[in-house]
Amino acid sequence: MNPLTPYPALIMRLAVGGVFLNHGIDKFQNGIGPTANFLAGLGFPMATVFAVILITVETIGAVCVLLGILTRAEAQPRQVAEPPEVILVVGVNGTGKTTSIGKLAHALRAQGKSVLLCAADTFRAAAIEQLEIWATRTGVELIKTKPGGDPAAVLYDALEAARSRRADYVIVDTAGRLHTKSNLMAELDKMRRTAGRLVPGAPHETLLVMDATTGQNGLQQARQFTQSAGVTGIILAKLDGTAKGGVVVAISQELGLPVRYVGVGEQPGDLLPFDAGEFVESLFA
Ligand SMILES: Nc1nc2c(ncn2[C@@H]2O[C@H](COP(=O)(O)OP(=O)(O)OP(=O)(O)O)[C@@H](O)[C@H]2O)c(=O)[nH]1
Ligand SMILES: [Mg+2]
Repeated sequence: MNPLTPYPALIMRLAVGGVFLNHGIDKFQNGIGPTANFLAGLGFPMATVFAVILITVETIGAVCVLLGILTRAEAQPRQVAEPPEVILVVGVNGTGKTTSIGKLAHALRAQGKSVLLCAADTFRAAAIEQLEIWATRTGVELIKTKPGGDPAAVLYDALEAARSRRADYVIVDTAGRLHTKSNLMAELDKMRRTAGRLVPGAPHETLLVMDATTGQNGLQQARQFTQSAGVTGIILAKLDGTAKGGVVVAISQELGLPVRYVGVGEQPGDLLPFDAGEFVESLFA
């Protein structure tokens, strides 16, 4: 039990965490002694001074643990021997899948890569048009079918097209689905098998798009999607709002899943590579 009451202790922890992250561990450790002397000089009882030191050490420990978990979350994707690299994008309804795909296509195009989008959300009205707008906006080709068509069939067409055009990447949009609906989760498995038959090792990445406002339910989502759809990484969308997306810490810790990107808006340039240091800093901000 901490010597200070919970709220001052929490505020102190956050402040200490912020200073630590902003100025680095060396400066911070060097600052402990003078700070203790300063507090004692002001006439604070030694108990308070010790409490400050205790909280400081505790906070450094907590920050290091968080960074440890999330640095693993910065892990790079595996190299793909031969293009196309197939990226399947999955998640529950409305998390930001289609928007993230548009932004990812923009980022890959900026790196000079050729990208083909696959509109395998044939379920939601206007989903195909939404992806089409992103394809036009980012200057990439889209492979689609009619609404209500078989997602695995359009994926097959997209992979054939990508192979014949020698595209570097195929990014596959899928319909939002509740992780508790086993028939919809099975559909993802069928798509994965179709991809693997056409392109060796595909899908090379299966990215779960999580809304940063999701609470503990996010862990359950991640568990189910990992089990049924072989998720290999997370895109944490909508981090530009008030939510901090702390649920990815639990996800990274339990499932060892890396966070690949964060979404910070609705414009093409609003997808950033995940940075564990910045993320932990924002948790303390
Ligand atoms: N502010 C903000 N809004 C976002 C971000 N990503 C997506 N959105 C918005 O969130 C809403 C849902 O985004 P979509 O990309 O359609 O989500 P989806 O997961 O494809 O949705 P379904 O296909 O219906 O399951 C849209 O209004 C997007 O503009 C983000 O990083 N920041
Ligand atoms: Mg969508």
